[in-house]
Amino acid sequence: KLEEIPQPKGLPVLGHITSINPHAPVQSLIRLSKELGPIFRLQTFGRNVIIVGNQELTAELCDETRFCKALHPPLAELRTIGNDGLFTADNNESNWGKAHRLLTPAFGPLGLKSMFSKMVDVVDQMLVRWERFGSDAEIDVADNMTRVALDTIALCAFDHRFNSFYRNERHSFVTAMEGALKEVSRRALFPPGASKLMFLRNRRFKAHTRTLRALADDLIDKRRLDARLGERSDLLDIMLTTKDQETGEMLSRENIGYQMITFLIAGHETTSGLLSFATWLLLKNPEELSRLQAHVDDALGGEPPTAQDLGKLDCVEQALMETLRLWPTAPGFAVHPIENTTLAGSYRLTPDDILLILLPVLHRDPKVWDEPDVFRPARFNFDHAKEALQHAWKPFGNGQRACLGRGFAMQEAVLVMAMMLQRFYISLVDDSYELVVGETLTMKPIGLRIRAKRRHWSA
Ligand code: MNH
Repeated sequence: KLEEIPQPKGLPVLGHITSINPHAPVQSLIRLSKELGPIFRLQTFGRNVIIVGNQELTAELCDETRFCKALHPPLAELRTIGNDGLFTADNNESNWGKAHRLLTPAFGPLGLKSMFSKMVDVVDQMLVRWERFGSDAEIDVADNMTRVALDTIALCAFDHRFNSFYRNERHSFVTAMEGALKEVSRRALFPPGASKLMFLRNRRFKAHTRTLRALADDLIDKRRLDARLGERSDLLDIMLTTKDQETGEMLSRENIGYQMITFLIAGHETTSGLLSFATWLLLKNPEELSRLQAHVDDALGGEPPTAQDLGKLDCVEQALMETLRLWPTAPGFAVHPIENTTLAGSYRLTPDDILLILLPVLHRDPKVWDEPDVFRPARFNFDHAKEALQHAWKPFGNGQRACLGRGFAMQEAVLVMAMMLQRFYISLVDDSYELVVGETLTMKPIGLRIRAKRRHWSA
């Protein structure tokens, strides 16, 4: 029988805006879901989103014959920066299909293998720095992981070195990106168009956007004039020299710029959050930490990792998957019905409805996960029972609009964790540190600091 979707008690005009802390919207939604259950409706200034957080409903929403990707308010705002780049493109925009076909092989097994040594190069820079500063130095985890992830995506995708570990201040690109992302998530909470009236903020936002665009343009110009254009076969080469088979067309220069900014944004905030949360969860679970360290020693001996070693580091991968379950750094994705439909036999939906799958809640669905709040990487040892997790773990989204960089992110994250544990004993600077989760569009631990003491292995 038909039912109304529950909603919080709201004030007229403002809607439910008072339920949401603008600095921590996702954490507000998690709290609301504890009150209101696995599905509820939220209205803020004329925007209307249905929040969903259990396996049963998610399984239905992941049926691509009935639902497809929606640009929920923050993503719609992100279009100012990403436009019709892969992440913010609408399903029917022609540049989505073109770029998707062109870039999918580059993120496949062969493409990833060709990026392996560049990834090791960047991780090594971070660890050498840790070693030089010594075991007393305090390491801000999120800051270091952001540097490693940004340098990795830029080197692998565009053969550009940010050299973040050779400078103390953050790169101006990072400041611009973080400023822009913050503004984007703030705007999503204001009435549509209201942000146009905030002149100062707008000016700063425009400046940030220009900084992002300028870097992309600069890299494109340099590469076009490069005598070795086409020889490197990194993402930039592929975009500048390959025709899409289906349309026979190349990507426009403008669109290539949007893809580059998309990769830099999508490719570094999320991965850096994953690495930071993984470090935090291992420190809070010392048995898992020493088990993992022993496993890495077994897999690598004292040698630098090679591409062949990746298959042996499955325990590291499981720890990362479990981290993404508890702290999915991209905390949600949204869909809308293709036609009028009824969800779970009870809730009437139209194509205008936007449904946000709230991953931190889905990933702790008590019907699926035994002791959902406990960090237990062995859950992802799939010798049995993989099917039970269908649509209960979706940190990379769903279907054809799922994350294109999933393999890239996992390869990079496995390398960072394995090389870090191989070389260092890590410990908290402050044993009483309590997790503080910061939100831009993604989530990451704030103020988490560690010390790293060099290990010595015989080799
Ligand atoms: Mn990624 C889409 C999560 C790393 C490039 N990514 C998505 C989506 C999620 C996601 C969720 C789907 C969003 C939606 O449906 O609206 N991504 C992650 C996570 C990590 C990550 C949790 C790391 C951990 N992503 C990366 C990396 C890259 C990347 C690294 C690039 C190098 N992601 C993308 C692109 C898309 C995407 C491109 C859009 C794909 C499409 O719609 O065609």
